[in-house]
Amino acid sequence: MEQVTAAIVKPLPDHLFRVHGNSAEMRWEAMAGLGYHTPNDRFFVRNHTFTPLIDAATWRLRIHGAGVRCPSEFRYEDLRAMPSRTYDVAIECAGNGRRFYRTQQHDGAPGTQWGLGAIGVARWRGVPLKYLLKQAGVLPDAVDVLATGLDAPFEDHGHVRRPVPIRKAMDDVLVAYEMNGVPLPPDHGFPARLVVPGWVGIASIKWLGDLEVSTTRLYTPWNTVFYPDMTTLPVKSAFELEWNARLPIPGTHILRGRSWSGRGRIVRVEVSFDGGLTWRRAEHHGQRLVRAWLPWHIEWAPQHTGTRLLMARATDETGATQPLTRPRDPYGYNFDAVVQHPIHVVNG
Ligand SMILES: Nc1nc2c(c(=O)[nH]1)N[C@H]1C(S)=C(S)[C@@H](COP(=O)(O)O)O[C@H]1N2
Ligand SMILES: [Mo]
Repeated sequence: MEQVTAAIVKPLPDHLFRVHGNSAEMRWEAMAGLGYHTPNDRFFVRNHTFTPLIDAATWRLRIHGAGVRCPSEFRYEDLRAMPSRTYDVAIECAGNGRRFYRTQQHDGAPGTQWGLGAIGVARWRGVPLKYLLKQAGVLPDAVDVLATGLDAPFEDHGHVRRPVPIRKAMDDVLVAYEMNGVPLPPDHGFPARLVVPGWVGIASIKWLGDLEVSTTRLYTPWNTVFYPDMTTLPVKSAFELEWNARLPIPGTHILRGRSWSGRGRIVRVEVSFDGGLTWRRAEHHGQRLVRAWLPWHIEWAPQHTGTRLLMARATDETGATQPLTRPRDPYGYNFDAVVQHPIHVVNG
């Protein structure tokens, strides 16, 4: 394994990304008018340290621990030759939207000050984790599957690692080696990563090297100190618009956006142009996939120039909807309140 000096390998042009230390957030205007999936060149990157460059020819995925009968090692070619599945699934950082605790609620939390761009939806292809666990002879008393990344240790906490409960591991978790039809790019976990649908991004361990199947519950800093006991993600919405976008009048604008939830399909999206006094239903277009997002649009013909705060709020099939404020969170996770998106209506 050879290490690089830049934390992120792919180019991070200013019109696509906002850089936060070793991580980079997608600018939502970079999704404007695009199809269902987030292209790899603009998918957000969340690195605890930096992207490692791993040689697939010597790479091995080890499965071991008290919860398996036959500890196994798989090569990259082994994975690629196995039965594969393809999922259209979002990966979102639990801290997505953290900045709005400070800017909207004046009660900020430390950590990366993400806007809403720490999410992307890709077409992931790989081997179901269930299949690999069965190959390794998973035992009925298996409890957790601890995934460890091959990136450099984080501060004094060791390698980035987090257990997935066996129930989820045997359900819909993927060991992915492809992202949107190409091998995983280095920044997104080459040669293989977990994709844990609907769950906090930290569950989807990149640069997978090791899977330990235990017969007791496992604890790491990433399910105790950071992201304690967190699994599914709440409902959120974003406009495919730059912050402080300028909209000329006279004219009718089609405003587009996307809404998502880790818990189920989005069933309703409403938009307010008057600070939340009145709400109008947005139209849906494209697919309505569970554990991904729902694209929507709404027409608006503003009558007056000036600064306005656009608001979008979604509801998922469990009935969960976006509140106007979110109770304080010491870590700044799960900001699901309606975001106030400033725009300027100008004479065109
Ligand atoms: N090995 C490893 N896996 C990791 C991380 C990391 O730093 N190292 N970051 C996690 C976090 S916090 C998130 S939100 C997702 C981000 O995935 P992406 O960078 O492909 O967008 O990866 C997760 N998997
Ligand atoms: Mo994250």
